[in-house]
Parts: sequence; C-alpha cells; structure tokens
Amino acid sequence: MHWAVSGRAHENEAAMTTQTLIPVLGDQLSLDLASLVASDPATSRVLMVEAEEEATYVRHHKKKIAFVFSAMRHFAEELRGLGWQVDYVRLDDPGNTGSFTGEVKRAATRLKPDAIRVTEPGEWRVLEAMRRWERETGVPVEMLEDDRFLCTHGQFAEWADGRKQLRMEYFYREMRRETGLLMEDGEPAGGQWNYDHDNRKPAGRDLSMPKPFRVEPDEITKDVLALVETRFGDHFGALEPFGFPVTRQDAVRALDGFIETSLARFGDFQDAMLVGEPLLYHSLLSPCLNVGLLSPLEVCRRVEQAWKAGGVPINAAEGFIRQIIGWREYVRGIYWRFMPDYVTRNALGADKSLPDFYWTGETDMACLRAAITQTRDEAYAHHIQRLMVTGNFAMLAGVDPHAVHAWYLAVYADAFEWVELPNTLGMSQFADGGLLGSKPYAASGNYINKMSDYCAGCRYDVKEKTGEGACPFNPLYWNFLVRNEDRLRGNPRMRQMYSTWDRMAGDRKDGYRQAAAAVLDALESGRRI
Ligand code: FAD
Ligand code: DLZ
Ligand code: SF4
Repeated sequence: MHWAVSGRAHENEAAMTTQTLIPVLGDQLSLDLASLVASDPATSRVLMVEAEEEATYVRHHKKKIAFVFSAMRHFAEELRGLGWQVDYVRLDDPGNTGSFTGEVKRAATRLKPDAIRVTEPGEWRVLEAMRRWERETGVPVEMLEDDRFLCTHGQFAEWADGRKQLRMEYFYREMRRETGLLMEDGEPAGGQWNYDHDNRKPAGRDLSMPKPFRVEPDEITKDVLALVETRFGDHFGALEPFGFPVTRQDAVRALDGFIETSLARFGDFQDAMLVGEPLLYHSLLSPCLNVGLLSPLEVCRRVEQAWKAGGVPINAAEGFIRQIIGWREYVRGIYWRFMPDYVTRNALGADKSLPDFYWTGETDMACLRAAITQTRDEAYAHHIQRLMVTGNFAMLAGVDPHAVHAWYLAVYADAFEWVELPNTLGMSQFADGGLLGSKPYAASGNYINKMSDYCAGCRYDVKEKTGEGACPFNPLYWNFLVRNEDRLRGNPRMRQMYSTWDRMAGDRKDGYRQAAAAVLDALESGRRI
C-alpha cells in the first residue's frame, strides 16, 4: 500500500472549505464511529494525531505504541480511500505540539471550522481535556456517545441503580437477553447461563497448540517501527518481531483463524498456563477490539454461528461470549459510573513499591518470570497470567494498587483505561473493596501449580510451606489474610480460609509469619527472590 499521509501538506492549504472538524483518537478506528457516521465527508475534515503525551503519560510498551500508530496510519489511508479529507499529524511533523488539545487548537486556527464533532473518549483524563476544547478553541464542540459498545451509559445506570451489589453474572444475563446471543425461546441455550465449571482444566503437553496468527509488517508498519525505536527506544518491551493485525482486514483474518483453530478448546483450557505457550487457545483479539478494528457484536455473532454449525461446544462459545458481552461491557459500565473517584481507591491500604522485576523479569519465581518475560516480548499475557500470577503476587505483597494499575496500563497492547483499571484495581487488587468482585483473587502456589507447569521448573518448591526454599506465594497468602483480617474476615466467601487459619497450630502460624517477613524484606531491600 502506498503511504501518502503527510503532515506537511496541509500546512499550506487555505482555511477549510469544510465546516466540521472530527478528531479521531487512536482507539476510535472504526468506520461506524458515531462522529463519522453523523458527518458528511464533503463538509468535514478528520484530524488524527500521533501525540507524544499519549505515548508517555505512562511509558507504554514499544509494541503497543507501534500497534496504535500503525493502525492509525492504516485507518487514515482507509478513510482517504473512502473520500474523507484527513489531516494526519505524525509524531515527528514540525509543529506537532504533542497533545490532543494542542493539535485540536492548532487545527482550529489553521482550518477555522464551524464545529468540532468528537466521539467520547475511553478515558476520564481525555474526557476532561475534551471538555475544555470549546473554551480553548472558541469553536462549539459536540460530543457523541460511543455506540460501539453494546450497553449505553444510560442502560448501565438503569441496571445498576438501586442494586446493592453489581454482580457481573446478573448484568451478563441481561446482556444475553438484550442481544439474543445463545438464547433459545427466551431461555439460555443448553439450559444454563454459565458453563464456567467446565472451563478449568489444566493443559497437558500432549495438546496440539495452534500457531499464533501474525501479520508481516508492511511499509507503513516498518516506518512506524523505525520511528518508535528512535523516539521510544528506552521504553519497556521488545519492539520486534511485530505481528499484530493493524487493519480491519487483517483483524477479520485473525478472528477467522481463532474460530477455526482455537475456539473449540477455548473453554476447557481458559484458565490453563504452560511454559512457552503465551496464547494456548486464547484469541488475542483484545487489541483489535479495543482500538475498533473489530466490533464486539460481530465477534460474538461469529462465535455463536460457529457453535450453531457444530464442532464448537457450548462451554467454549458461552465462555467466550461471556467475556465480551459480560465482562468487557460490565467493566466499562463500572469505570464510567465510578470515575473519577474509582482510580483513587485503595481499600486494603496497600503501599509497597512495585518490585523491579516487573520491569526486568529477573526473578527466580518461574511463574512470574514466564508471565513478565512474555509480557516484555509480546505486550500480551492471557487473563489468568494477569490475574493469578502478576496480579495475585502484587496483591499478596501489598503493592500500591496505583503502581500496579500504571504497570498494566503501560505494558499490554490492549490496555486502555476504561477496561484496564477496573480489571486491575477492582478484580485483581480488590482495591475497590469488593465493588467488582465478591472476594479477593488471592491464591497460594497450589493454584498456580494446579493450572500450569511452571512449578516444575522453579527454584522454589510449591509444596514447601515455609523455610528458605518455600514457594513465596505460600507464606504471602496467609500473611495477606492476617494483614487484612479486619477487612476480610466478615466476608462470607472468606470464612473457610479464616477457619483454616484459626485451626492452624501456633508454631505453623509463626513459620508462615517469619517466611512472609523474609520475602517482604527481600522485596523491600531489592534482593533477588
Ligand atoms: P480471550 O481470553 O480470548 O477473551 C476474549 C475477549 O474477551 C478478549 O479479547 C476481551 O475483549 C474480552 N475479555 C476477556 N476477559 C475480559 C475482562 N476481564 N475484561 C474485559 N474484557 C475481557 N483486557 C483488556 O482488553 N485490556 C486491558 O487493559 C486489560 N487489563 C487487565 C488487567 C488485569 C489485571 C486483568 C486480570 C485482566 C485484564 N484484562 C484486560 C482482561 C483480560 O485479561 C484480557 O481481555 C485478555 O487477556 C485479552 O486477551 P485475549 O484477547 O486473548 O482474550
Ligand atoms: C495509546 C495511544 C498511544 C500510545 N498513542 C496515541 C496517539 O498518538 N494518538 C491517539 O490518538 N491515540 C493514542 N493512543 C490511544 C489514546 O491514549 C486513547 O485514545 C485515549 O487514552 C482514550 O482512550
Ligand atoms: Fe510460582 Fe511458586 Fe510455582 Fe515457583 S513454585 S512457579 S513461585 S507458584
């Protein structure tokens, strides 16, 4: 494809013959974006900006920056092909002010539009900035709701209002009824809403793994890779090999590939982890979904079709669809309902620093090493690695949830705050005090051993409870329960854990306390564990 977008060309153009300026952000790369649908290409100008601030307000993984920039450049080309006028400001264009607001102001001065029409952003920080655009540019700003989601803000509020508990499962059932997905005569297909109990099988080495779908970088992507290396070379992560889909066409191919090779086993092995297998049967579609190259409903309809055609069991189709119309929509609802206060929450008062090995992978704990080095190389880890390995360890070690949030937001290609924050702060760190999850996802080494083959290659012994060679998760788990007893003992779902602790002999408890203190001390003083 010929790359013809130039930031300079527009500098010499006369003021706009058009009336409406349409800023399109890096996660708004959909032709059915509300602000595009509401506008006429003949009287509008699209503005897309590679903004230094967006790449550095947290220091994003190099692969994530490359993914967003390349997808943006391809989308600009696609829009042009459809007759839109696009002002595309590249990162290294002279005069690029480095921020959305700076570039909207510059475009307003240059083009003198009558109106700015924008689709609401996916982040509170950007929403606040947009709310100032009218005052700062003197041009009226119209902000449209982002209707690429299945549940509107109004529908979520209607569902949430007056409920004591906002449990995902009930929200999900509403979404099933609303969309008709996997519904038969008003009842859930197969007679159950949720087949999660079938989805907890550990994976064995005998399973054949699908080859991850990768796209060879084209000229546009190669240019972006060079730019990212030059400008963000000191950010976390490996830039190459780069294989993310960056066009709608390739994203659809990735979806086809997932349905063909992985979906049938997605359910059974959803929670499994294997050394050297970053993906197992997961889809790796979240980056494409989150920037808008795929729509959540189309993905779910395709999965439903595959189930109807046979060959895909109901636990796989239901499990997958629940992640998207359930979790994905639900966390978005939580984000917008509870921001801006949500990000400040720290229900367990955790205040430790994030261990350095989250940035280097240099730890003897094989599970963390695997999850972190994979994150460094791929800008991807699957849900259980995020929740039960890196997230679980950070919570058990008492790491400040805001440091954990900043890490997750930076290191994953799919991380945008509306989805990352509730997953991190709420689901994985319990820092929202149980708004999102009814109990903390705290687990000892036993869980990781059951669901993975990490422990076999670890310097620590997962069966060892205390002592020098004991798996650090074991004492940290009990220490976590004791440290947060005031907060957690009353939780009915934690009763069994506390009664186990209560029945434990005093010297065993002391052993756990001492072992936990040793691990925490090592973390505090930066010694390798
Ligand atoms: P699959 O396992 O194939 O699942 C299919 C799709 O379901 C995903 O593509 C995703 O769109 C959706 N999905 C699955 N679980 C969730 C969930 N809990 N919340 C929202 N959508 C979900 N997901 C993100 O998209 N962005 C994030 O920044 C993000 N941060 C996370 C941080 C933590 C601490 C945790 C525990 C989870 C986070 N998740 C996030 C959710 C989940 O881990 C990822 O969506 C998933 O790993 C993406 O990989 P996949 O596409 O292969 O997913
Ligand atoms: C994540 C990201 C990055 C790294 N860079 C840009 C960018 O240069 N230009 C842009 O429009 N969007 C970028 N994004 C995505 C934005 O951060 C995202 O649109 C906001 O956080 C709102 O969700
Ligand atoms: Fe992780 Fe503990 Fe297993 Fe090592 S023994 S891989 S630290 S769970």
